[in-house]
Amino acid sequence: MFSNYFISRYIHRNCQILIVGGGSGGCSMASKFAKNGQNVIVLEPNEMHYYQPLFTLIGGGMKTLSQARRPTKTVLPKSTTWIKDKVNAFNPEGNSVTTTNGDTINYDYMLVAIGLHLDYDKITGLKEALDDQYSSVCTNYSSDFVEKTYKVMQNFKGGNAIFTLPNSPVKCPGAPQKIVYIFEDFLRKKGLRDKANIMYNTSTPAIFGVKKYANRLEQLCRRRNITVNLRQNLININSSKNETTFELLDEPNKTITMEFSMLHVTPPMSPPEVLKKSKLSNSIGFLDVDQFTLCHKEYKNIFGIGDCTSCPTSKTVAAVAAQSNVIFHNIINSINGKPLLKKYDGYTSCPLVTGYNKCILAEFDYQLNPLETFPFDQGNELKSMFRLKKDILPIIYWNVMLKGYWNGPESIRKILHLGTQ
Ligand code: FAD
Ligand code: UQ1
Repeated sequence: MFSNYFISRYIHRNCQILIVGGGSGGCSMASKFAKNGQNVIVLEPNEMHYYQPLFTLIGGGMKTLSQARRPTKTVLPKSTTWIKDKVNAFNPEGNSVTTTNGDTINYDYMLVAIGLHLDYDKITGLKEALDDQYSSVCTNYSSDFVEKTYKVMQNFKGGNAIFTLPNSPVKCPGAPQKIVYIFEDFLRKKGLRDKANIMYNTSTPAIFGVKKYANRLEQLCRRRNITVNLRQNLININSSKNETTFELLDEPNKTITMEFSMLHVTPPMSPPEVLKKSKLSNSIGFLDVDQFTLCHKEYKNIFGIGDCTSCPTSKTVAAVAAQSNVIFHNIINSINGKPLLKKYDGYTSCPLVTGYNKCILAEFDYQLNPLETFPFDQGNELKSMFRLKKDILPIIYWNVMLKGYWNGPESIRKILHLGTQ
């Protein structure tokens, strides 16, 4: 009787498809499977769903946080079961997971979509500086802090304005520099541009991974007097002294300390701990999937989507959209005992906002070859691409992608290029 009480406290559930994580990837996939009549459980701890691509525009004062969020229950399809909890352990041999509440969920297929974790603690003094509302340290990378960026921008009177990109994989690797260009444009409009020394300090060996866009961005930085310091990695912030220290990645044991009047930090990121410690991850903690089929390399009833996967592409919603179609067809084929025929080509896209009405729309594949949707040169700064980013993509996201109907712009590209790309 006594032991029965303890046993029955924990719930056991079964489903055909378990989706772990209800962010961009999890929600889109839940909708695709729900429309197709699959029995789906979504495990997601957060009450609110965020459209993170808007964070850059919130940081620049062009959108509000309330425009970037909706209650999770309103973005998940009605026929799926939402469990408001986190996965605590994966048990791939037993086809089950346990949650932090101690419940067990058994599945036939599992899709892992738990995104990336922000590792604030890898930079000494970062979290304290962000929490301090009077400091001039900010980040667009979290819903907790993104509204602070515009306040810091408005309070800027002059001096060093430093923007960073860490020595780890990050989501939307273009976002750390979009805010540099927005800030530079902001100062120009305010008549303060000559008071600022703007620096982009990045751990990467080049300003961008794709040659075509890197060339355009280098020209832009030269033209707008933005200093780009390559292979510099932020390690320490002394917020009371407004000082920050970088390690020089190509000169072992060498550091450089700089004063700042504004510091925009992109925190280091890594997959959530629960994935890193599981049997599902590769040597650096990402879900170990085949980069083309998106099926786990060892467990054939497990698939992955988005930021938490080992796919060697830039981690974006645009990539998630392209992956979603591949995963849907491959899981359905697998259920029907057929081979996994759909292959993901690494498509990703980065709308490099370069000011208050301009954007370079980078699109490329695994080979880092441009794969542009429109029949004009997207390497130019264009107003039309800014409108797309600011006004059209949010509509597509909430009304088409989260409803399971957006597979990225591939079909539009094929029509506009008359099937040649
Ligand atoms: P997420 O959407 O982050 O969702 C992960 C979900 O997993 C979360 O809801 C989380 O609560 C949940 N979770 C975590 N741990 C657990 C657990 N243990 N159990 C259960 N659930 C868990 N992309 C673009 O395409 N274009 C852009 O312009 C762009 N700009 C960006 C700008 C910024 C500042 C940022 C931060 C991101 C930007 N992105 C952009 C990237 C984009 O937001 C992500 O790539 C995308 O959201 C990835 O989707 P996901 O489903 O993999 O992860
Ligand atoms: C995209 O499909 C997408 O997902 C909805 C994004 O995330 C917000 C993007 O930023 C971009 C650029 C695309 C690509 C879409 C087109 C029309 C080029």
